[in-house]
Amino acid sequence: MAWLTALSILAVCHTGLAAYTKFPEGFTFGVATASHQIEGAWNVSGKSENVWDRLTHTRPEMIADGTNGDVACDSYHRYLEDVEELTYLGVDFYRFSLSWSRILPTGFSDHVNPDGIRYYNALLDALAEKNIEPLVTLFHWDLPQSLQDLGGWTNSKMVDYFRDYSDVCYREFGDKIKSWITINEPYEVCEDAYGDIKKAPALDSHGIGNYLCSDNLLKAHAESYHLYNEKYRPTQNGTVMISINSIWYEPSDPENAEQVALAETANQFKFGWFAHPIFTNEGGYPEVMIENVAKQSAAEGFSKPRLEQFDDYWIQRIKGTSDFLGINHYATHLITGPGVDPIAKSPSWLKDTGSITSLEVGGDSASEWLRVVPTGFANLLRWCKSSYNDPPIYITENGFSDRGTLQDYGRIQYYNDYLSAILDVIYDDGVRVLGYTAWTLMDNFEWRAGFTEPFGFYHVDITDPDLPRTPKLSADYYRQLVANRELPQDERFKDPANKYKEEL
Ligand code: GBH
Repeated sequence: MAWLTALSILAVCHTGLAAYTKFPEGFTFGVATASHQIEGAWNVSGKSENVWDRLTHTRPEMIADGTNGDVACDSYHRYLEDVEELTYLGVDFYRFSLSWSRILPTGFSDHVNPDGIRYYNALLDALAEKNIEPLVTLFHWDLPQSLQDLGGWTNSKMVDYFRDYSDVCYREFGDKIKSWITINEPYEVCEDAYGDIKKAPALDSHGIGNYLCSDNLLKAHAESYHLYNEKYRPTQNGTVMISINSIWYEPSDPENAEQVALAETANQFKFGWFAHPIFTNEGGYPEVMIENVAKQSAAEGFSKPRLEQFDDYWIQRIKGTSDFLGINHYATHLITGPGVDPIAKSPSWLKDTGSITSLEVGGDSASEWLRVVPTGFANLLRWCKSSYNDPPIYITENGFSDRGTLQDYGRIQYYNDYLSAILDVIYDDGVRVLGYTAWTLMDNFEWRAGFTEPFGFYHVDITDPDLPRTPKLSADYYRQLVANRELPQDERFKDPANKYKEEL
């Protein structure tokens, strides 16, 4: 690795380009999906209703194109096609998620659905045959509706329910799965789904439900980790991590000390909300969150703070419960000043941050929120190294949405620039990034955006009952990258006339 690093630096000096191209030895590449976004088969073979089935069926107007995940990419029936695509890309690993309501239709562990177990075993066997390692997420947002009816993540019993569900999955699949992710993007679960209407169940309990959720979700994650550690790790020898998403915040004026401080606060509220309790020495929620929420709550007339620090037992119990830091990253936003953001509800997480945010930064994608700023990714990674004791990191998602072209130069450019940012921090700053996961294998059900913001390497024609999958140019880009462990320099991956920008 030292040898490669030296070589890479030499190449820089030689060409005069301030860019590394070669990945260190042992660095791994994968691609990700999630059960509800691809499986379909929403009510067959014993699967019960989840919160996304409920939202899309009862409130279709909340989905951009009125679609749902009833069929999606039909991966429940077409998983062998998925494996073919993965084989073409040549990836080291495939990140996918398990559908809780397919495995435990009641939500509880009293009844394990044999067809659900069979399905995932068949997928795992097909992957093993192609030497593709599974990286498996236990929970990627598709909560059984039966548990939501009891309050979902706002119910403290979820700690037990999630541990029971984890227990079944570790027991049934632990011989084949050596890398686990407990929960995908806790911020999105708590803030978007309970504190807002951006994700199902769209509870909109702003400033209240979001914080109930984080208390329970962090405990549930920790219990799942300890369960694996004590009961399964001795014989199964796998690893367990959590994947935290970050919109990275930067000050709009880097010379403005107040904005710099506010951006740090915003990053603590966003990433630190879930990373600080797990990855710092002191543990617990970030001090600034506890202070800000206490201050706001008092001013708003609450009898006590809407978010309180964990007690000592839970601070210790949650600390250190992730073998790697899993980072999902897409975008950077700006902090423009102190105050109450015009879009903030009261009370709310956004109001609690005490800052005003802006999207006026970076390049476009098909998603309004996805502002393209590769240097923001490098800054996030350096910040993670210094804030969390230099943890070993896996990038568990990163990707780009466009309007569905097969000549997807915008996506290629995005991957190239974001991967280049990773190389910079690996070689220049010693950030320990060990692997990279592109989002996503194929165009799929993009939650409230339906099928209007595709992220895939493969186009999926959802108007054709056969759901044909066609590789985009970026599939070849990624294939070449993975084969050579080096950023492709091939001319055919360069946008001849910056055409993609016109389409956005
Ligand atoms: C990830 O979330 C998810 O893990 C994955 O399932 C998803 O398909 C992928 O990204 C692409 O979006 O309501 O307009 O304010 C990424 C983080 C944060 C992106 C919340 C969308 C809300 C958009 N997400 N954000 S909006």
